[in-house]
Amino acid sequence: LAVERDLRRAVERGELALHLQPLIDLERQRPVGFEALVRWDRPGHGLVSPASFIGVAEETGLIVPVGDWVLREACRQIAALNATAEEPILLSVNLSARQLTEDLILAVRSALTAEGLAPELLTLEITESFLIEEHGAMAVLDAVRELGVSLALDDFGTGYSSLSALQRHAVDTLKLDRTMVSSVATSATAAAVARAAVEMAAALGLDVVAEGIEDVEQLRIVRELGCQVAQGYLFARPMPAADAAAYLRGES
Ligand code: G
Ligand code: G
Ligand code: MN
Ligand code: NA
Repeated sequence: LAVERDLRRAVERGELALHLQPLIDLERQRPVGFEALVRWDRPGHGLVSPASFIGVAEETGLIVPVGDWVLREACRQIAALNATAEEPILLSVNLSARQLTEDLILAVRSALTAEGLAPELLTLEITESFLIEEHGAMAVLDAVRELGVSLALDDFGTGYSSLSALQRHAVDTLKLDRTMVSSVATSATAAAVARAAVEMAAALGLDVVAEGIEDVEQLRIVRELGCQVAQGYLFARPMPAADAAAYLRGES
């Protein structure tokens, strides 16, 4: 496959890049961190979205070197932002199930140490696909958590993450999927489901991040529901790391 061949070389050729999307503290109405989202500047194709290559990366195992690069680069960028920021800046990184081996523990520890990022600032985003994996994967997540790193259940409310996942794994944060968020303003059912999810999260002592906020009505509703943090085009689109410092200074 051409895409596999090209992706294999992408890391060493420096074709991968990260975009950072701000996470907004709703009470204080200010950015508190960023989610790292990988992009591939594939020759002849422009900037390629992960939606079109993460699947191939997972199937071929290339997600391991790609994921290691993402982790290391994201830690580097956020450590640099923390060097000048007035307050701690958090980092959220997406993980694929294929990355859940013993090697991940070392990769996380060495990325944090090499880049000088405190483990408390890092959250790893996982989906239900992990939680149906074998016992070994669970042990890896526990070990990562013991480093002081947090876990977030991503895409909550889709087929990828549901209630049963919460029973099976200890996480710190629930990320309400944007498909749920996008319908809270127009569907009473969606609003009721979102409300129940937030209440359950509160009962379990989890923080809730509302993803994909695109308008003020969605924002009003998720605030009223009690979400602490939000993310979405209303606040900012994912941006090149070079723009993130100016964004934090309120210049963009
Ligand atoms: O930002 P965007 O539309 O491009 O992301 C599309 C999908 O790719 C999302 O589901 C997101 O979680 C996933 N994704 C983005 N970056 C990474 C990454 O570094 N690792 C993994 N495993 N998935 C990612
Ligand atoms: O699966 P995950 O939640 O990690 O993916 C995040 C995805 O959502 C990325 O592709 C990111 O670019 C996208 N995204 C972030 N904010 C918004 C938004 O407000 N609207 C839409 N449509 N997509 C968003
Ligand atoms: Mn995510
Ligand atoms: Na999501």
